[in-house]
Amino acid sequence: MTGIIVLSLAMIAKLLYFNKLIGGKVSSVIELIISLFGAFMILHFLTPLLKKKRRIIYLIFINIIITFLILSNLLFYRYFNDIITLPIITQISMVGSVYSSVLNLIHFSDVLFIADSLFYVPLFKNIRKETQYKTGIKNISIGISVGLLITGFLLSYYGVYLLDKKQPKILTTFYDKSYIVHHIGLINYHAIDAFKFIKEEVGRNKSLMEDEIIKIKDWFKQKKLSAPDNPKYFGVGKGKNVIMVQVEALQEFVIKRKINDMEITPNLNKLIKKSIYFKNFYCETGAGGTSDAEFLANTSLYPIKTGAVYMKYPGNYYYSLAKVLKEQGYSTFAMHAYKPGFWNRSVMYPSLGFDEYLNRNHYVHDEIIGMGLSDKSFFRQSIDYLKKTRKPYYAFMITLTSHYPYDNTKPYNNALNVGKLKGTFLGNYLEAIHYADQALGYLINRLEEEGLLDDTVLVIYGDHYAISKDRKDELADFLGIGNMDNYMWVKFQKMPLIIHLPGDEGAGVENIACGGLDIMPTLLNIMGIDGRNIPMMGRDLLNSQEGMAVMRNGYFINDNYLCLTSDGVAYDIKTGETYPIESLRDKIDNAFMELDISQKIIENNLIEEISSYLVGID
Ligand code: GP9
Ligand code: MN
Repeated sequence: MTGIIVLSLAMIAKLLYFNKLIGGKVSSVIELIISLFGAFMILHFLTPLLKKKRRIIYLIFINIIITFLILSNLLFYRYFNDIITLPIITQISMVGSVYSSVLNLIHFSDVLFIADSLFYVPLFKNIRKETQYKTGIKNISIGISVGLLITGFLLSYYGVYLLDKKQPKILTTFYDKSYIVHHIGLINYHAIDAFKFIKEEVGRNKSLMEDEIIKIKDWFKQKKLSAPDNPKYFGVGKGKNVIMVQVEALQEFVIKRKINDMEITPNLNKLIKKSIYFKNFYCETGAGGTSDAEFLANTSLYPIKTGAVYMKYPGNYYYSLAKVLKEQGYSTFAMHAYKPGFWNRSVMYPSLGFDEYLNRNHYVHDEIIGMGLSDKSFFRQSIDYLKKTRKPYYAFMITLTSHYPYDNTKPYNNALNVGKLKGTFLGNYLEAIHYADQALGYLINRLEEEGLLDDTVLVIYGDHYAISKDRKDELADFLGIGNMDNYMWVKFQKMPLIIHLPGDEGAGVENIACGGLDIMPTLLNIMGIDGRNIPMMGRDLLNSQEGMAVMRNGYFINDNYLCLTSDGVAYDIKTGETYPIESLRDKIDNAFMELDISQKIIENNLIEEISSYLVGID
């Protein structure tokens, strides 16, 4: 009996501690306690049927499984600020590639999660002394086992019922997975995730109901019919080269900011003065990280709700930016000096219409910083290559040097004086992004010196946030914000979006709320391409009355409000005062509808069908 109590208490303590580490309130959540007990009763249903020796072995096995689930979720949460789902396990092969990042995610206090293994040896010794009587399974044991199973299911179901009452849709959309874990615990969360995954896999073969396809087509029809006839900036970049640079972990708070009287990003600050600068460009990526950012910018579709679209749907037809430009005679290149298979890029890029994918096998590795070739060398070699190619071209460049955990700062030679932040996580990040800015300065100067800048539409944006949520207090101190609550945290989930047009046309700051989804429609208009028959979820930012960014967890931000949907609270984006969320119900429903439409298009590979439908709409 001792073994059962010791191991069960250890498991419950670990799960509650894990919930605390991922931002959950542990004590006040009644459904969490109910759900945990329900889960344990289910897990223990075998115990009465096992002899003592096997009973302890079974419990130790369960304990090891739970500890593995906790630790893998904890590392994943620290990096992605999200919880693992079964489809994400398909991405586990990449963990080796970002190994140094994973190691940096481990905190010394994590050893607490394996401390209970100290009990395993005495427990084994204890049962060795036990004399094993040859006894069959008594009816009482079967009764207890069945009782545990039924009570466990009822308690777990009740916990899920309370959660569903609090947050309708959250269990079907899974839009805020950490919220689910906060309320029903990690075990029941994974049980539901496994059930959904199996159900989705089984249900996936069933094509989408015809009436749902009609609704989706009608949504795009309304969008086409409401598009302006003579949009501003139409064709200002027609026939020009397009260079789109996705910068690793370039978060907006560094723009135009100084430390010890030094600009963190002087080159971008200079470029912004002669470009169109979108300062409210929000992070819409999901578990696909960088690849989600690429997908958003190149297809104007949302990331999928669990896992990464690059891993799960690389074989789909996408009417992507590269494909549209290819129809206009462009040669198209994806350039990223890293492992070709990372994020399944070597499979996905052809589906995105890239003629060539220049990966690490195409570059001379003459300067290594962090995960691979330095951005400066990457840009130098990339421009050398582009100068020899057929024009016009679309080059999509993805940088690497400023990749988490930013700790390889020696090569930066203290170019940025971070003062007392030297050697801290945030200090390392500022040095890394200062280097990335230097590399971008090299790219911009090279384009100018070689007369290419006025022959190019240059787009630069950050792929996602840089400072993970477990470091939010460091960020708050640096920014001088007293309390980095969820409102402030989401407000800072922004990256810069800069579009430089030939002749500095249109230079100025745009405040419209937007995200990666909007890059493609905005660019097509600039390139003089009519995108009305292309199923894009985003909006042309230079011809839209209002903006909106929708995050994968259902949060959304428009020009007036910031809505933390699953938290049940909204704020006035300017004053920070709370705003009655029920008055945003139509916008919340619209945000979920957009996520759902995009999800269904990807799950059912509908782009070609919708595009053909739109062609027939006048
Ligand atoms: C390496 C890099 C990975 O390919 O793009 O970026 P991440 O998704 O880890 O930010
Ligand atoms: Mn990234």
